[in-house]
Amino acid sequence: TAGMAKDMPFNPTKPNEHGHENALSPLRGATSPSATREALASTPSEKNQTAKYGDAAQPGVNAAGGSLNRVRADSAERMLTTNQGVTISDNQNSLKAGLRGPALLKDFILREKLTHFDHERIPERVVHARGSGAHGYFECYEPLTQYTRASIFAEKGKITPVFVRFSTVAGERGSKDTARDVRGFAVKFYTDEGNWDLVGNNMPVFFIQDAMKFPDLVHAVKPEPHHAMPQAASAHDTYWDFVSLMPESTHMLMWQMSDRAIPRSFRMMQGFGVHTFRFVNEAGESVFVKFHWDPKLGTHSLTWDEAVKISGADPDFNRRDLWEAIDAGEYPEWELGVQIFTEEEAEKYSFDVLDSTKIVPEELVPVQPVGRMVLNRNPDNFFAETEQVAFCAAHVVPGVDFSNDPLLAGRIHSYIDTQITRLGGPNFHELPINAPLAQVHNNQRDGMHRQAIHRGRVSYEPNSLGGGCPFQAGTAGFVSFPEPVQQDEVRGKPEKFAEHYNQARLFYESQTEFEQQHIADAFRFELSKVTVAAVRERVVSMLRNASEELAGKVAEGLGMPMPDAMPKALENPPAPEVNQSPRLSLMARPGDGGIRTRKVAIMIAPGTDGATAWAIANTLQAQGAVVRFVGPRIGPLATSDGDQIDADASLENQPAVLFDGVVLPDGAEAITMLSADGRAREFLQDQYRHCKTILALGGAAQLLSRSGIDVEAGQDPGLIVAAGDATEATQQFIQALAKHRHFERETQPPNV
Ligand code: HDE
Repeated sequence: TAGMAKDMPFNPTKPNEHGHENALSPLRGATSPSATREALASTPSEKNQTAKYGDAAQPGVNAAGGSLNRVRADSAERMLTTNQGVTISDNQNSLKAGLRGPALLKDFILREKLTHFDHERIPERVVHARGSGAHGYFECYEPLTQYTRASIFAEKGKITPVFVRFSTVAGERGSKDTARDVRGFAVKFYTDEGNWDLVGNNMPVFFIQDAMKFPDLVHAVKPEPHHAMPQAASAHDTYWDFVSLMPESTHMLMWQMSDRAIPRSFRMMQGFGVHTFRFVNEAGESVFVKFHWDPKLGTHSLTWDEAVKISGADPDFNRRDLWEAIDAGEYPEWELGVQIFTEEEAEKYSFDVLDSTKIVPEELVPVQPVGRMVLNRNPDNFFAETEQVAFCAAHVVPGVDFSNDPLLAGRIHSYIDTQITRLGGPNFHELPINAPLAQVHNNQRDGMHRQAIHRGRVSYEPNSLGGGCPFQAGTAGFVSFPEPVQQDEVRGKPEKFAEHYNQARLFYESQTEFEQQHIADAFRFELSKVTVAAVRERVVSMLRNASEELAGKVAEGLGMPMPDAMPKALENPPAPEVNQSPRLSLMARPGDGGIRTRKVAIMIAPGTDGATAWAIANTLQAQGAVVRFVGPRIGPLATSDGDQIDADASLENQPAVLFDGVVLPDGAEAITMLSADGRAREFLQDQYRHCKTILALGGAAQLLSRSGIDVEAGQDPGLIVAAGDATEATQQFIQALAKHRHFERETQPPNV
């Protein structure tokens, strides 16, 4: 397929296929003469994608730019038809016996339309129902052939197309993006040796050690079965009841209660393969490997109060952010890193590498960068791509194999199984978004919705009638790593799995002070929603084993006495190798120091100093920030110099929580008006409380004071109040904005 050029029609005899030259000219009776194919088909991301890498992709066509073209449908200048291709003359009226008469059963056009509509929905994913996807590519830095024969790591500069889906876990398909939750980070590599799915999360550990407990975990966190509440939230009795009876979840709870559970953007979070996997090289030698994705923009999060308010202001916050960035050509990028270690090394660790509630600290095994991933094309159709994509932990390629992690074992079974219900049969691998670029040849046949038309009479192997084809690949194919097995069959766990607290402590101790405070706040909030006191107590008793300080803060926040520490499963737990790991803090990855794609509000009203407002907008935009003029209403507003500015957002339709920073230009009349507007004051209070960057020019300082913000306080690098020159103040603003947040400002409770 390497030669299947972008613009070559898949089937020249079907002129309505994407890319066919006839598609440019209307057949007859075109209903939309002004719409050109160019205008409709080319989003900015599509154009950029072609220029950036579409031509370089080799071998195999990029799934984003090439192979999916054969199914991309485009109706520009086309007549409306039924599913049988029969043109429809009237799409407004059903067929009736007389104008006021009954509708007729023979109206096959109405019946086809309604019948299809009646079946438009498919079941949502049982977990990770809400997600957003994008196309892109992976580029290998250097050959990794010493460790793995996986073809994507074979050569420097090798490009492999990917499709990625980010998700929340607990909420239903239509739930909010900013729930406190784990985020899925699932990558499908369309390698030239078949599809490899690295189905990971934005946290490197998991709640449970054995697949046997997964349905219980999910039942506990999902809305409670009697009244189906709460939606997309873990702050309820059944969740905390379950996890407090499962001390192995303590480490994951630290991650889940940290700011990582409320990412500012999918583009600003890490991803992890979680389990220990194997790399296997050409000689059949194997090492253990853990996978890490590191975002180029650094790791940044929301504050909880902000996340709650965003869920009302824009429930699609993370989805929109991803879409808009790609559409603007600001392609998100991650570096793939691997931790490689041998089985012998792993045996010496104080923890078991087959236990998914444990990390391998970077101090023990450093993360080596091996490539980068860029997402540079939005899907054309959410359902066809993001909804129908089917990830599967069992999809590995030659060179990548499993470890004996018992959680992974369950996943290897579970994913294909769930797709059979969700996508209606065993042929979901033929859906365009799931189809590998590598050719598929086997003797599996039939089933619901079969697309391939298998030729010949042979569908078995061995055969002689088909010349023995398709034939076994031998050692050129996937060979399972021959892991020796010599034990009795048992239901049980190795002893190291019983140590539950060392790494929970490590995580907490490795956070900055304000991150630790946020963890305590999150436990307090979640447990304050738990109605059964015994459950709250059990959680705190568990936390005592990880951190007395944290347990104390949480108990105090809940107004309860400190309970006894929970009895430990191991009397003498192994001593950890590492007690501090600064890389576990979000602050370890500040990003590239720029302000690209950060959203800034310039608050305006009639009488704003328009020249300064424009100058600042231009400076910020030149550095890649996204600027909005936010006014009391949208539309043109007169400025102090007799000109006007179009407000493109209003205090009502884009409140503070949707911005990373705010600029308040001078202008006496405007400031008087905004000072009297409760929405403007609330806007500033939220910006301040959420530790964002604020620039106030001239008289605008009064607006801050009227909002209860102490402008005299000094010592706050995120609060820039400038009397004179706006140019220098703008530069200060840019530097402060690049820092993302100014948590130094936080007080308990918030003072604004
Ligand atoms: Fe999943 N998980 N999972 N999971 N998971 C699903 O597959 C499952 C686990 C993860 O964007 C389901 O297609 C079991 C760990 C992601 O489409 C289902 C166990 C990690 C996604 C399933 C786990 C994940 C899923 C639901 C424990 C991080 C979304 C629908 C044994 C490494 C992928 C579906 C997407 C989705 C089962 C645990 C990540 C039911 C049985 C650990 C990112 O098959």
